[in-house]
Amino acid sequence: MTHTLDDRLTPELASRAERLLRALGAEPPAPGDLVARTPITGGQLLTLAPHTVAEADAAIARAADAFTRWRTVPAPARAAVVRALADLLRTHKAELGELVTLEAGKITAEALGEVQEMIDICEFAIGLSRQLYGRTMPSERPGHRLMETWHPLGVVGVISAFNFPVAVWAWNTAVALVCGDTVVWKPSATTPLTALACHTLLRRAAAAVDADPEVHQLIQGGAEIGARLVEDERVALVSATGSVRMGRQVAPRVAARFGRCLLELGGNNAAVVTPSADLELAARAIVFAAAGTAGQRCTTLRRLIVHADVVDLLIERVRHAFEQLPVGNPLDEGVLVGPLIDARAHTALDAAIERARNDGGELLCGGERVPVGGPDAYYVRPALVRMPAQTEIVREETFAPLLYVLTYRDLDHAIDLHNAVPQGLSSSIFTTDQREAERFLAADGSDCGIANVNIGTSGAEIGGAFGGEKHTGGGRESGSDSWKTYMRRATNTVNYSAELPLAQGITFA
Ligand code: UN1
Repeated sequence: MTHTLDDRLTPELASRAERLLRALGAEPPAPGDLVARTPITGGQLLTLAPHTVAEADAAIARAADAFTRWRTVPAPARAAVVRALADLLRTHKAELGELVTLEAGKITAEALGEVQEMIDICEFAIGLSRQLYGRTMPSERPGHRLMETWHPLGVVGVISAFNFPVAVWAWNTAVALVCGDTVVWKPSATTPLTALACHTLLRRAAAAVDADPEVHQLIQGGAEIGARLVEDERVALVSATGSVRMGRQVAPRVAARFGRCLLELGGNNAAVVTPSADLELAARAIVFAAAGTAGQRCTTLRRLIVHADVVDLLIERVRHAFEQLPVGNPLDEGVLVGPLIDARAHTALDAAIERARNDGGELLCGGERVPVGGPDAYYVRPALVRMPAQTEIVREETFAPLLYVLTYRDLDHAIDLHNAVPQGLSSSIFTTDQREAERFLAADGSDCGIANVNIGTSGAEIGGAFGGEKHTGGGRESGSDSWKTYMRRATNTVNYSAELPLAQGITFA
């Protein structure tokens, strides 16, 4: 279906959002001061009342109370809620995906991919519920057993961003629930409707298996609501996704009360392209990683570090692809680049391009606004900027489709450039030379939490641990052993002998 893409579409989108909420089982909310907009036109979908600070405190109290019971439910039984959630997500995949498109502006394929990521993490968490393994170590003392056990941690506060409004919630919630934690979720104030939908689905899942619905709480509003999770001693873990600026506010305050943090902050992800690279494959991967989600993933490719021998060839391919990319209504089939989230994102893009040019950068293509959606919608053609050096602006994350190109001659230099940014989330090398690939993955190679070969920087699978180093915050969530952050470890030594030998050979008698 193709729509005339202008702001007259807003009322139709608003009634669609309302219909989708109902289909997902959520009553459209009573009007209030929190405005849900669609970046498709910049217009208003619905409004709802934000939670008050007192309501947020009460939600934390309910989650803390539910935890006292949830922690003793056997983990495989806790997984029943997650299984029921996965069932609902399968049934409602198209509807939830469409709501993501309406509220976050993702193209349909990516919105469905995001819901698929939720289903995948649910399946991972269900299996995990039987694999919360502790180790048994050899004790140095006869007749003793030394082991570790993993216990539920407490209330997990989830603070999530607009760009993955549902998947990042699911990464945290599916794992936390199986680990025996309860969850209080503060979604981005930009995406309250998808949050309401997910909360409703989770509550429906709990009801379907007779589990306590209070294991999940939703609190909506601005930073003052999120601050409750940060300050409250009852919140054992704060899992926060967002900007480095937000992380700087969250981390010290949680640390000051000895709470635990899991931070997923900014990225400034790069790909190194070597002379041996399959340029056709590299170009395809680069275009998805840089322009997909309109450059609004934390894993978006923002820097290309290309060997001088192939830089012109590669630029030609990427430029050609950028110029052909269909930019427009993300609901329309064939569109690959939807809108930026809001005016601020557009201003940041413009400002970055200007600073790059002042630094001697050459705008090779894109950056201009595409005039669709009406005056309050911000569609842009992905920008490619060739830089003489990695100047200050290149070292910053601009959350928009803006790809800088830098040139290198020697792989050591490429890796130095690669690592010379404050962020450390995701990275790639394109090469068919095994030595180069291994060098990139080695201890003195990429310093990121994610390092890929012949794959772009974005689109990670849920099975691996997701997160990054340096200003990205150091957290790991989703797969592998990330679950350990959601639990507390106890070391147990059991004496089953009739003697009392002391460790380290000490005698005390
Ligand atoms: C994010 O942008 O916050 O690897 C998460 C990816 C997705 C997750 C991105 N699986 O691009």
